[in-house]
Amino acid sequence: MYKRMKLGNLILTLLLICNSVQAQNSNNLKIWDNKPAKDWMTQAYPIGNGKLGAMIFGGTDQEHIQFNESSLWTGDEQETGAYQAFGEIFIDFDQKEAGKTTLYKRTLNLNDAIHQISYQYNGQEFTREYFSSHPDQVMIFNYASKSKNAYSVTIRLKDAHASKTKNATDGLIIEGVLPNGLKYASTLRLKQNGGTLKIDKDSEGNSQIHLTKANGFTLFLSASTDYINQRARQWKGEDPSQVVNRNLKTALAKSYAVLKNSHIKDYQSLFNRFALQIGNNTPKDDVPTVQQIINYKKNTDNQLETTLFQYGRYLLISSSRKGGLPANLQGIWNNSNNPPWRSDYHSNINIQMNYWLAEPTNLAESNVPYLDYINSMREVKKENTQKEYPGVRGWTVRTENNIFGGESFSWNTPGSAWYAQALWDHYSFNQDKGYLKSFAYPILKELSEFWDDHLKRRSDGVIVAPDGWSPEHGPKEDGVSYDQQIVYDLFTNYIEAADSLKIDTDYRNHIASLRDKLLKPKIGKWGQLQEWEDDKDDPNDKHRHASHLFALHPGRQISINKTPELAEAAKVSLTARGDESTGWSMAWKMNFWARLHDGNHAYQILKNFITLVGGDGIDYNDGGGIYENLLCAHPPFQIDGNFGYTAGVTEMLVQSQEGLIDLLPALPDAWKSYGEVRGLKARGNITVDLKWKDGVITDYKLTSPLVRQIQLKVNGTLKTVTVKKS
Ligand code: FUC
Repeated sequence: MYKRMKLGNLILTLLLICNSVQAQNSNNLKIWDNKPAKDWMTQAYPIGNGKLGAMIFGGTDQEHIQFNESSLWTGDEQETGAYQAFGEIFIDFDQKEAGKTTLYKRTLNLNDAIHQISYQYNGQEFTREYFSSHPDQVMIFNYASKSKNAYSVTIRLKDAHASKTKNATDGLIIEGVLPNGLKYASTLRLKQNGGTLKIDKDSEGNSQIHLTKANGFTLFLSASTDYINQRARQWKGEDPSQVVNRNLKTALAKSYAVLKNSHIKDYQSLFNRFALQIGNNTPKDDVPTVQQIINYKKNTDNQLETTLFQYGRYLLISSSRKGGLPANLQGIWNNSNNPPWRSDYHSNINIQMNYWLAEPTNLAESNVPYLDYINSMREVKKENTQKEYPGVRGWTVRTENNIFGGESFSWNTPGSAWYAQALWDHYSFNQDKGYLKSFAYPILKELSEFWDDHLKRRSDGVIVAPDGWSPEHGPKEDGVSYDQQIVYDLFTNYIEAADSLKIDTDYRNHIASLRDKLLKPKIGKWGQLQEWEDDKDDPNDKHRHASHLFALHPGRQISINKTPELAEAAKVSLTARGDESTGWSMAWKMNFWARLHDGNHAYQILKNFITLVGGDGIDYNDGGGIYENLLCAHPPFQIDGNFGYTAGVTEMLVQSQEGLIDLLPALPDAWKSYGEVRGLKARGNITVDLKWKDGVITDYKLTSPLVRQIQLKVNGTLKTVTVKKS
């Protein structure tokens, strides 16, 4: 379907000229600096293929590459443990006078997921390229020069645990076993372009490579563990050394150009599905990213806003790929064996926020690791839940979770019901009945059964969740809004799933009758949406969690269209909580304000989010923002805010949670002049392209594999339109 819009009586001549929405990702989606990184968290640049990740410092005296593999975890089904650092590569360059290095530039290019470095030393030109290939399951670091014999280097590989580095003829190897029995292995292989190779041991007995007078060289890094996401196999998969050797053998047989091309092709098949342009800002190639963030405080900058938006998509593609584990609190990037909050899967906002962007920004495949994770946890979680809540069917979770089902910290009773929203949304966005029937529905049903058994039927006929806790403050008591709203959401999703499949009518009706009797959202004495059943909210409470607003977002129980009084109360509560907070909390607030159709307030928070946070002397009570490398500062680094920011911008552009598609529901004044979106996904498997000018939608196109009529809100008017076949 393609439409030309009327503006009053005026038919815009413009529309006759541009009859399709063509937002292209500019080639300038990049983060860059003119000096190497000194600090891992705030300055190094991340690359990743979902499983293998690295943070690159890019030094010219010494290169430092810290790397990870997503399944290297301590802990087990009982202990939570923590996500671990894997290892580091150091490359010492013989040329050791940084002062003589000129024209240094390091760039993380979001358009092709390649990190490039270039500089000159003694009149010689040096270039490097780094990428983490999903199709080849190796990371590749290429060092080139136009000059002959330009590189004399020592290359070391270091285990983040205690293993010594061994060597093969042209490679370095680490192999080890964690205390929980998890085996891990990594090999670094070298392809040299000229020069001579020597391997010896350093003073600690670790093998190291000396490469002298090479024209260039390429490093291939593979890493793996024996983890598999199957409890039936005691979480034990293939031997990691076998995996590493096989991946390296295949990759080493290919040319650099072939490897690079297949990486780019694979990455762009996902990344290029969505394009966003706001205004016509020209990219600032001459201003390093850190300076762009500083300048932003004086003059907002649409290019930086859209780069940060696309960075969320870059990070999701780089940390969450089909077949792998979901992105944890730091995606896959972690340089500590005792990271903040274990770099785990937190179930009371964080893992959920990581995935809000996946479907609407057209990355459904990257949602799958989260869904698989939920599925893989079921059996252990059922056992753990039985111990806490004897006799119930189904299961739920505590707040901190690992990859073996182990968990700790407070029970987060509605946590699994919140997971269920992602299971339903994957269907809602993609309309795959096979997936719904065989994968999602059984889980939605067993989680509904958990609540069927766990809910308290009070003598007054009202049904409440017992002994809940609004994260992470306040009393433990019955009828906490966070619990009530998430159970309502689960039941709604379950009912719609049963209806879509036309199955289980009796149980569906039973759940519907429970949902009717659930304690519903209440408005308190200062007009606020109550966080607890009793009217005791403190108007000065600035807590980062605003869990009682779940019904507004990501839930769909409260909206300005259907429940205007409750939406107004949510607004009162949100206003009282304030705008500034931790990284993820600000990102959530962008989403809330977008759902309240207040684009200007969402934008105010977006602007606060684009605040430079320093890396040194971190005070955990500091407000959040972003670091020089655009990673979100909780602080410290926590990736949920990056993902939540992208989701928030998406909610400002298109919403589809209420059975209709609403175009530009929360466009801020600052974005009114001009913009284009291509490839945004709405529920119902509908792809939305649109263009606006002076706050008016001038073009739009809705396509779907299934031609049908839908409700569309465009320029304030609700109409019935037919989607075009894609
Ligand atoms: C929740 C939050 C914290 C932090 C942690 C990982 O507990 O309250 O702010 O994000 O998760």
